[in-house]
Amino acid sequence: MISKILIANRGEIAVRIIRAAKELGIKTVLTHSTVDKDSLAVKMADKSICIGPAPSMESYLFYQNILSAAISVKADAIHPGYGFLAENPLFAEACRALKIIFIGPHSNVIRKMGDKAKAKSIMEKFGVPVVPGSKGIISSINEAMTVVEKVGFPVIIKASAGGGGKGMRIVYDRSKMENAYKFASSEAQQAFGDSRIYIEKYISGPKHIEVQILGDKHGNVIHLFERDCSIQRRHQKLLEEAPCSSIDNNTRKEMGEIAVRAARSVKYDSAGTIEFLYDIESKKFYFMEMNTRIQVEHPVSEMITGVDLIKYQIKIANGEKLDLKQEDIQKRGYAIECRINAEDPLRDFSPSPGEISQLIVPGGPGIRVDSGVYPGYRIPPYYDSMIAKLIAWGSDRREAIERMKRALEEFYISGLKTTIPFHIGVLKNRKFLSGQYTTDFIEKDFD
Ligand code: MV4
Repeated sequence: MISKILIANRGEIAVRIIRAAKELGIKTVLTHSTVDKDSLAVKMADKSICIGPAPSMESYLFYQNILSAAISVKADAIHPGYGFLAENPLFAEACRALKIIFIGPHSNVIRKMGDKAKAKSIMEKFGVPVVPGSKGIISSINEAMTVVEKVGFPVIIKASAGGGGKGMRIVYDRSKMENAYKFASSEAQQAFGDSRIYIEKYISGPKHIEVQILGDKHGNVIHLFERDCSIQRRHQKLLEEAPCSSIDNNTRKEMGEIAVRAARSVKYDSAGTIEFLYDIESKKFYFMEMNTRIQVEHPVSEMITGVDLIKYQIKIANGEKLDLKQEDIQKRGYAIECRINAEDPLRDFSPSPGEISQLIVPGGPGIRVDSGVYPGYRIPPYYDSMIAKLIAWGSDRREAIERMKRALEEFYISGLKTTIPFHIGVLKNRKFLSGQYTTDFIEKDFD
């Protein structure tokens, strides 16, 4: 039985995990860096342990200290949140060796899905649609050319160790191929210490749609519908919504079933996400990657299904059987999440750290705020710039949008620049309102 969780993360997700643990009657211990000593999560956790300075040692990534802390407080489990240690199979294995429950999937799955070319091959073998391209890793320019001959230009070269957009290169014609191939592999080597690349047909102007799934250690897998995550800038998502308003119910059903099949094929045993590229014209969707962690945007799925994903993640890690069947998961209404970052949207989203001198947090019907800040809190410059997630639920998409607009206007954060004005702009944009926006929305449809 899990009775004490060590939380190896910071900010709003640490707060979110503390809340779930409290409701389950589980004690929490938070590890934190010196610059996070005044954080909201530190105040809320039952206990906190400082594990080192922020910038030089990358405290949260230096996992020996986290494991030592877990042993010394006798924690039964570690929740890694997202980022940091969530998708490091070595960390999950180290936890197991110490008989500490890693709150996430088995390390084997983390490793398999972390290798993006391998993940694609596994999915293809199990009948999950994938983007046409190379069968696994490409190891010479000749091999690359053979793939291009088969699928035609444009193609995209991706790092197998990458994901989330890092180390990708789009190629439009033959003459650029050799250079792009060399560039992509050396970039992958630099960024990930792994030069392996694979090639796919480039789908232009797709939607990024992802399906939330839950699997347990007894072979049960369900999906919790999809999220549209197409509003992003430089591979940073800014706004997400659930469900996707521009797919029909047949496509939705098929995508959900395929996502369940994908998760089953690797015996997935936690909360996870299957990412798809969706082509609006052909209505076809293709498996892209699987994320083996809880994601920033999980609240929109919680809001339309009423399922507390973090609680289930903990219960599953504890070995409990999923007490939900697919038929129990009904979607109700629409939810939108806006990421409120300490960034200046008028200055190319440059970071705007500093002290929050005054803070008025929105509320009222259908509004949820997941945040790690309070008035007088100083945003440290060392970590990512997200300071709050504002989530609005409505019985239809129109109501969710109107509530979000009203809540963004209620939100008052003084002392620094935030992405609030950007979001108000998005919510008034015609393309956004149509629901037909794609991943090139910010570049093409928004000013
Ligand atoms: C693609 C693609 C088009 N065709 N793959 C970006 C993140 C990484 N997970 C994969 N990405 C893409 N892969 C093929 N074959 C377009 C993107 C892409 C993208 C995907 C989702 C959300 C935003 C994006 C922005 C630019 C490119």
